[in-house]
Amino acid sequence: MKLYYCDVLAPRKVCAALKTVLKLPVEYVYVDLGKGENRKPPYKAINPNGKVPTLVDGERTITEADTILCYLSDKVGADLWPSDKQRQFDVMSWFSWNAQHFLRATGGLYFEYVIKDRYNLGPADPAEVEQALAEFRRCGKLLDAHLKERKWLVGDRLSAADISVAVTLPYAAKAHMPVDEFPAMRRWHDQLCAMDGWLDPFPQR
Ligand SMILES: N[C@@H](CCC(=O)N[C@@H](CS)C(=O)NCC(=O)O)C(=O)O
Repeated sequence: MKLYYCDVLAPRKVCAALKTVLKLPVEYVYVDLGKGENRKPPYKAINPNGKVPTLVDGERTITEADTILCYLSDKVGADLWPSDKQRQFDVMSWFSWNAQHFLRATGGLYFEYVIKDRYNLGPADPAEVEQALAEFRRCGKLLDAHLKERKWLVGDRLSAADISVAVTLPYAAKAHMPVDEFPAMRRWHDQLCAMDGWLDPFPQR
């Protein structure tokens, strides 16, 4: 299996799942976004959307990080993608909530403070930051209320939902995310940080 990745957010979900839980032998292929390799024909032949990550498993090509998480979990019979349907629906709800709401906030702050700095794109835009912070706090209340009585997002076990929703939180300090205002979110992310590989998910290059 080949995983086309770069050391940025969406591939981080897959790399973190592989390093913390799945531990599958995967050939990592670095796609240099800074050089635009993801927009060149050889990569677009694999992923026409021109985004990372992409997983190639024999004849099968899978795009979208959340789907790759489920595919790999299913492949080894791990519980990141739960076997029972009710929990699957819950995982899918969190994927969708993250993509449509929480990631807009966390991804916005990550872009303004981490990506702009990394690729010399200028300073953070105060208006974008303000909007992202307001959305972070709105989503943070919901997440914190959900996690107050639970160890993990779905059922009583770690799932792909936790990995997907929490993927930006290792950047919380640099991206000025007010995680400390939400004690249950903080505790939940501390549980992930205690897992080997969560804070250091990318392969050596
Ligand atoms: N929905 C996709 C999003 C993938 C995505 O946006 N990847 C970003 C990196 S986090 C990317 O490839 N950016 C390169 C570009 O837009 O040129 C997924 O979850 O896999």
